Amino acid sequence: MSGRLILILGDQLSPALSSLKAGDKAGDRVLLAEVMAEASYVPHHKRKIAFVFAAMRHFAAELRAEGWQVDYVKLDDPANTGSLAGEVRRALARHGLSRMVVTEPGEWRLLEEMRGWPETELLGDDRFLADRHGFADWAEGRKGLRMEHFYRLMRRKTGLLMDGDQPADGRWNFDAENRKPAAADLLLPRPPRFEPDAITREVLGLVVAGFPDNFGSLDGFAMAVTRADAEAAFAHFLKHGLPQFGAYQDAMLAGQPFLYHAFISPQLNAGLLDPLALCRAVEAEWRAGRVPINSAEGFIRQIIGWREFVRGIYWWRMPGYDRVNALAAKRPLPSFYWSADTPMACVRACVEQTRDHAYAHHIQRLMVTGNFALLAGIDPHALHEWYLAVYADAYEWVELPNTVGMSQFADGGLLASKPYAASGAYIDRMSDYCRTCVYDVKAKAGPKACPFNLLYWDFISRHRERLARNPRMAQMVRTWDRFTPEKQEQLGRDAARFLESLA
Ligand code: FAD
Ligand code: DLZ
Ligand code: SF4
Repeated sequence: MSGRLILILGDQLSPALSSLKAGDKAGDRVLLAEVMAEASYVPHHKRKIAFVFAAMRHFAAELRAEGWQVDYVKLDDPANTGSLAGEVRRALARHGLSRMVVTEPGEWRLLEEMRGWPETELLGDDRFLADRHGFADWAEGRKGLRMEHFYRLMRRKTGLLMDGDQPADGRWNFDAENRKPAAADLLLPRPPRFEPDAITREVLGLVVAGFPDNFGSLDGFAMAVTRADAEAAFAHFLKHGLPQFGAYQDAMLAGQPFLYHAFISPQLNAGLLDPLALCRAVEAEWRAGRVPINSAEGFIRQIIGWREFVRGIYWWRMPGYDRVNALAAKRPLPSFYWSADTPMACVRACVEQTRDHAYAHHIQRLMVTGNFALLAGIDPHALHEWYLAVYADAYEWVELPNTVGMSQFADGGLLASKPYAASGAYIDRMSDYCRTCVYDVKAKAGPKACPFNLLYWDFISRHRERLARNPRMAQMVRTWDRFTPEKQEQLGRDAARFLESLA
């Protein structure tokens, strides 16, 4: 019996991938292909393309060293057809094969395409804790879909931070102890640098030449692009970041993009790291008394809770979830999401940092760029395409629910129980951005007023009916209702003036 072609995608770089586990080194051929279709379906950040290609090339070399027969098609190969389907066709013909096997991709558009490919066997992606069909069964028919319920199931399933059937240290969730603001003089760890080797340098050259107009900078590129380096980066985080991760998880500081965050999502989502292994290592740090429970639980919750939960929602609600727009938001994405050219110091810092590192941490994404878009009524689809393009960790299964569900409330509350809408006071409490801003975070009206303050009340008034029905927002609606008509009018006028200036 002739062998099969095993196609491996740019975010499937795991030796334990289901298609490799089902494969036969002697008879099967592995294919990895850099193709323009994947490199351009959104205008990806230069760093994201460089990271994916460099990681793919290193993974191909590792597979060869392990005895696999690997075909690797580079983007600038003159024979490259530009699409995965084209490269699969060429490889099948090259080797006289007729059958193909692939682990299910992380994006619905590609799964739909592959379902139409002849002689293609699709295998489940078992690199996640929750099977996507199992999640849909769990979610279907439930009245309120809350991450916390799902998270407790995952704790029980994995035994992570469990003492028998009870949560370790007596509580399931230490979220309330994850909210300390950071002081500018904190001693912060620096993420380790992995200087580009010859393979990565070639990729960097290719990206410079091939994607000159894409957003972002490649300067100082030093990302981990191999499993060994990703593991070293994580070991560094365990020692230097994790102890303070919990306390400062929500903090933001100008000029400090990483604080105590792990900065491992690009490697994790590409398959270089195993989520359960990371969580076991974090738990071991806590059990050894080296890190506090709010750090260990906070980290584990993000991985086995949020990461799995958003994936479950994505596959359960696709197709269609990419078009939800419960708040009927239509405003085009302001150009400063690309240029960083805005007087708002917080937004400027987050966009600049995104441009320089293809990274922003969760609260920057949620409470600065996301919150601004929510308050200003930016079209969620345009925003989704921005997040998908600009972060090195962005694949639709994880980015879309975070953007349209968590950050924009565009699914009407399926994922989040209330909109993550906040005035400037939240940003002021959690960061030092306001100190250098031309706007006054304490001013509620007038030309100097922080735009987040103006837009916050405009948002409450625009969505008054819906928010009044939400127990977690009703108090803010009552506050709005108590404002005098004159004050309401002035806030409305100031917000309208600001929104006009965006155009
Ligand atoms: P840490 O803060 O150190 O957290 C550790 C790990 O937990 C992360 O590496 C990540 O794998 C996981 N995690 C934390 N929060 C989430 C979450 N909400 N959803 C899923 N995983 C989570 N994350 C992505 O991986 N890809 C995306 O495209 C993405 N888009 C986002 C868009 C928006 C609007 C928002 C609000 C959040 C998004 N997130 C996304 C979640 C989160 O911002 C990133 O996972 C996190 O910033 C990655 O940085 P880190 O590795 O330093 O994470
Ligand atoms: C993100 C990305 C990029 C930029 N380029 C490629 C590529 O050339 N070849 C490939 O196989 N995968 C690439 N990827 C990752 C895919 O877009 C990803 O596998 C799908 O979006 C499914 O998650
Ligand atoms: Fe952002 Fe407002 Fe603070 Fe300026 S004053 S940094 S716009 S929150």
